[in-house]
Amino acid sequence: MFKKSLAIILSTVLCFSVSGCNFSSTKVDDMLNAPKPSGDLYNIQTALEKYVGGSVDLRYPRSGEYRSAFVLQDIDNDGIDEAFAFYGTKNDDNTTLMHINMINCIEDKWVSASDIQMQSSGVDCIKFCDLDGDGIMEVVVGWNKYSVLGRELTVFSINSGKLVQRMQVNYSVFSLCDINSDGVTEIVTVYLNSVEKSSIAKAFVIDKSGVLDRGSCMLDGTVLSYDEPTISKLKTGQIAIYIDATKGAAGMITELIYWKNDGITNPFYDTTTYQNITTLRSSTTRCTDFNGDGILNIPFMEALPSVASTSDSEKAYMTYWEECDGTDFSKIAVTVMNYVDGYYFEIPSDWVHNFTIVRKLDSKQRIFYHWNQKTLSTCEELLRIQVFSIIEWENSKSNYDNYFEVARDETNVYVMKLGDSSVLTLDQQTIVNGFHILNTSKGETIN
Ligand SMILES: [Ca+2]
Ligand SMILES: [Ca+2]
Ligand SMILES: [Ca+2]
Ligand SMILES: [Ca+2]
Repeated sequence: MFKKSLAIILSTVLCFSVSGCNFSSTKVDDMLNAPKPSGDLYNIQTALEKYVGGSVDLRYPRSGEYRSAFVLQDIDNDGIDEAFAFYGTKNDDNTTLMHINMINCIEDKWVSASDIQMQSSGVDCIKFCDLDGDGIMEVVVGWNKYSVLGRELTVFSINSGKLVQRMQVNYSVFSLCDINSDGVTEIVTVYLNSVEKSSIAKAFVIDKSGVLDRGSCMLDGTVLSYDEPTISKLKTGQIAIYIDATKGAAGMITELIYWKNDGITNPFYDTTTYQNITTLRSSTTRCTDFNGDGILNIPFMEALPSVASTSDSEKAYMTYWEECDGTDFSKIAVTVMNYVDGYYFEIPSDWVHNFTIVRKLDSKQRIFYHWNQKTLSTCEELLRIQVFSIIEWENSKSNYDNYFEVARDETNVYVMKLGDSSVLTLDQQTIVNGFHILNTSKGETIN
């Protein structure tokens, strides 16, 4: 149930052949860790060294699907992969110049066909997509720059066997998606200018005549960094891009970009404060497809009531998982998330605003209490949830009267004990159904 809708698939099946150009994989991970490439990869590297005229300072993309120094992709769909390599050379002032080199297989021999030099300190990512509809994929490369102000995205087409640059634009993160559902893929960039504290999303398309502007919208410019954008949908089914962004001590926001009228829009940009207040939360909880329906859900946090002396860092939160139709939100679920111990509990509707929890971090225990809104104090205990290692539980469970096991994984046992409250009571099965182990490797730190 709790899973990212669009996980990046990094696993790759490698298929090494001993000679010729019948390399059948399109991605090769961890090439730099290999002591010596064999087969096609050896021949590709040899072709590149021949072009460079000596040993080559190979670089590889730091993010995205393709992470190797040699990226293989059949961009013209003729059954034979083209190889793309990144390497660095030194400028006169000893700074690094980056190169992308295309190595083609012609009559069973790998030969460098094209080389483009960039003012860049390294490669962020490479993606392939036919953007101008001619049946041949464009090569989209994100370059890191020496400047702190973002990166540079370049789009190359292949013309007469050579890489030809089609566009160049600053970006912090970008997506390739058909955001207006017209059958043509847009390039959607987000560029954060952290000096001017402004951030702008722009959409472009490329056709035979060149680059066409498809509009822009402002985002919150006070963020520190962006997560990779996730292409998902609004509640209406319309395609939308979700981008979680860190705001430092203030927490986190989710930016949402979708097509409206004749351009892209961000519904959360407040034109008074120039910020995204709507989705601001005081934790690092990311948006996720909470109910697995292909529509990303945005978390909203609400502090649980506590006695007045509780400091901010000790506060416990309730998380509302919401879906957005572009304007309004609707609630999917209310939970207490425990990312540290790896589970969440769905809050029954009549508990909302009538309960609080006390956290016992050392014993990995959460105690749910009925909260009296008149006296602003905790009343009877409703439930406790505790996590043990399997060994710990097997050795000590005789000491835990009335506790029962609700779930276990390879290392832990999750147990519960129902409270003695006479209000807000639920049967054991309903309580158990609300408990879920978190299936996520993300390191969120809320409690
Ligand atoms: Ca090909
Ligand atoms: Ca094309
Ligand atoms: Ca489109
Ligand atoms: Ca969903």
